[in-house]
Amino acid sequence: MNILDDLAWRGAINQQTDEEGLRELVDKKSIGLYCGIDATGSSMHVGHLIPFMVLKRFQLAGHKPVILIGGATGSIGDPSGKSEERVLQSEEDVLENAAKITAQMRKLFAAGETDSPIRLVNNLDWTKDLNLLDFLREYGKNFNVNTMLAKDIVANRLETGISFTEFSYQILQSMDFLHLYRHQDVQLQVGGQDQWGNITAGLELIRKKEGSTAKAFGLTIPLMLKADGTKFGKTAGGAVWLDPELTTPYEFYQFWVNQDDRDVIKYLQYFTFLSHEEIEALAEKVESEPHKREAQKTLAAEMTKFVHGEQALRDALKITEALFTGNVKELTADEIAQGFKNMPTFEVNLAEQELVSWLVDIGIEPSRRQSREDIQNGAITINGDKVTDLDFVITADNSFEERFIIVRRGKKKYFLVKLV
Ligand code: 545
Repeated sequence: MNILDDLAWRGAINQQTDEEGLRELVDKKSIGLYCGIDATGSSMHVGHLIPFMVLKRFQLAGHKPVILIGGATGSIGDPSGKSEERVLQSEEDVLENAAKITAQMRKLFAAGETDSPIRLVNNLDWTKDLNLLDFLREYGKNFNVNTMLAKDIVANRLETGISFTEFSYQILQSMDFLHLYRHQDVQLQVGGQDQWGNITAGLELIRKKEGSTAKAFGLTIPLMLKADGTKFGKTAGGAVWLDPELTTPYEFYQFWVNQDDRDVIKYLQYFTFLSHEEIEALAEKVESEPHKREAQKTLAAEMTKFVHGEQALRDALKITEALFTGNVKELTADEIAQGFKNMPTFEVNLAEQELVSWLVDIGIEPSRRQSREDIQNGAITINGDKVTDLDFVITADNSFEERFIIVRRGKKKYFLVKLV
């Protein structure tokens, strides 16, 4: 199947600058294409992944993607979709972010592939030594301020104001497209819907500099929406990051496994490399046996494996199972740290103490009376074992690796006690 038909089937095409032309080109030969990401943060989140999955699909179809890290553009900040002027990042922060994003990209898209790994470039390389007069004469002269003002990105900011610096952003991104067109054989730029203005600006620059016969194209991907109208990629705890220090692999797995039936097939199409047949079979299961949540489990497994690897997926499944059954005994302290990251947590300095008063002291029980009642009724478990003995004394021996004690009250309410 043609790559563009596959993308259309996945719902991954928003706008194209020349649909016929691009189709003809990709059918004829292997093309170079790129998508950029700015070094304005230290990690990608799940939303940023989408265009890069599209690059990967092009690669699997025999094309040659380039991932551009915006070391230069990241030091300015894209005004697209931002209602206010940004605060400039320090040069140090930009460099550090660029290094982190590069490492993330390399791990996801360029590792372990020997014959033709995805190329990574940084636009700082061809921007940092450009002098001001050359910039104005070579590039600035090709940009019409009226056209620039009419782009949504800028037009939306005219009320609140936009600095010359952010106004110039589209020139920088256009210079990249031209540079990659000339030196890396790139003929297509891909991006989210918000990138349309920057991408078309680049195409105009290429035509002006290379002549009207130059063949270059733009393709954008629709903004990801959720059936319930809330923003994709956000949970109560904030964004879902790819950095395991920010979002643990277990939390990452949970994010995907908790997706709504109305969204899950769309996400399988967008994010996974499963075939159309496999996805259609899962769509049928959502209809016929939604309670089994097979589509969600498959999505969560595919994504966790892709981003964090096989071992992280196995750990996430083990933690999920332990929390579901209440059988937490087999967990390691590290797994507990992941699985209980968002549960109510107490830090205590434990010597040894009667369980009845300990539960009150740390705040799990409101009173000794309630504490005794819950223990007698079998409502309290310590590390997965029910404790009904009112004389039970708790010590560090009851902990996982002298780090954690897991208390459960009732069927579902977990607390994590950290020993300090
Ligand atoms: C810079 C130079 C180029 C080409 C592209 C760029 C970046 C582009 C941009 N992209 C967004 C971005 O977000 C910050 C990430 C922080 C870690 O701003 N001007 O860099 C997002 N992009 C992915 C998608 C996007 C876009 O990385 O295109 O639409 C989000 O889905 O907002 O020569």
